[in-house]
Amino acid sequence: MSTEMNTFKEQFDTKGYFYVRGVLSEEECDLYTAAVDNRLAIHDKEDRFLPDGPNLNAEFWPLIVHEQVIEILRSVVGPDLKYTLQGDLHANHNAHQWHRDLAYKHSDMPIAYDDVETPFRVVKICFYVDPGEMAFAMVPKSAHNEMKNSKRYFGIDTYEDPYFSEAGGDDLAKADGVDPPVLFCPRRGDMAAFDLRLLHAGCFIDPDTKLPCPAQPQSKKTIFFTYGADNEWTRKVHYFYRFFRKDLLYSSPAPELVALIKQKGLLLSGFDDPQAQDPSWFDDTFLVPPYMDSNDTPYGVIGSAGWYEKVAENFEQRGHPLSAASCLSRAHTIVEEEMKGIDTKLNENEGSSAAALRELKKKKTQFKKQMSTDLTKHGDNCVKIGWDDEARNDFREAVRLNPFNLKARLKGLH
Ligand SMILES: O=C(O)CCC(=O)C(=O)O
Repeated sequence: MSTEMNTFKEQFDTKGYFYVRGVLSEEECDLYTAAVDNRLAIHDKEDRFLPDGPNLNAEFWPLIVHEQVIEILRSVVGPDLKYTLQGDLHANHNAHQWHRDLAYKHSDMPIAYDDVETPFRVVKICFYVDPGEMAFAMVPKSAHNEMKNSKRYFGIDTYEDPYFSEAGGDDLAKADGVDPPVLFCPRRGDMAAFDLRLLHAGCFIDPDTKLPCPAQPQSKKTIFFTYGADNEWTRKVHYFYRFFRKDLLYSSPAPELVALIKQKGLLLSGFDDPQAQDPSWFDDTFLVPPYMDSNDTPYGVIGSAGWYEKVAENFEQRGHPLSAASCLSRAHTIVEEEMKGIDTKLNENEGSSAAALRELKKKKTQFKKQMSTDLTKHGDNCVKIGWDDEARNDFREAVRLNPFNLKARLKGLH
């Protein structure tokens, strides 16, 4: 193993992440930027993402089996590296609140953080085909740490995080048993790799302060994939995305893709096991957006309004307006809750931060209006496409969750 590979492995084992500069050429970046734009119908600066996107479109398959990357990942995870089939395309997307991609439902600890018999060795990679002035923020060691104070992180915006913005951030981190957050500032063609349980976020970096600050990405294009050792945890991650995360709409992979990953030695054993489709274990164990209720927080970010809005778009793109309506309604409820919190803060008249809060409130109000319009549109679609029982229930649920004027539309259902 080369010294460089040793460093990647050591960094991953101790801190939970590593990054590789210049793993893609300029030509590859051009090619994949155009492919993301094309697949996500990006004409300007739209914020979109598409789970399963790289699997569904063969032009991304060379990235899944990229030789140099696979060699690096094998050196880090082990020779039994497999592709989980989790993959997604992001355009101008910026998940700027701290979150884990896999979290345990019943406590703050990261899933399987202490399983030594079957170690959790699952790594997610991100190709920056266009970084668009964005950075990737990570909390080193958070993948292995029970994080008793995780409420300080989950759902906390990197822009407001005292770890970045206040003197003494180092001490805060030390008290939590992690290292202070780090910012990786990618260049075109770079790759970030991180343990699926690591606290992380995407964020814009203020060129003057060099700290995260709010801004909408202008050109960012990223492509994500997840790999893992050929063991039970990796299988669970695979099943989780393929069979359990209904909101992400993963489909069974094309036989040609299965043949390719098999040929490259990346096909997970037990990959097609129908037994694994039973969702109860997943439901009981993992924290996921559609099954989350407010008591399950502090993982608030996972169920953020923006997330539901994106998921709704995803459903819409694939011709599921009813599920889209349900997601939008959930997004609306979350916005309402957030707005109540903002009102409370405004009432408390928090001095200089009041202006910022007011600005936020304005933004949320606009968002709410937009959501109302969207939901009405989805409601109309529902009526247009006709109803089956599942669709009726879905829409009923959307209406139950949502206070918009959709009740009138329900009349047609009885
Ligand atoms: O917005 C980003 O760059 C990070 C995306 C991310 O954290 C995720 O997809 O889990």
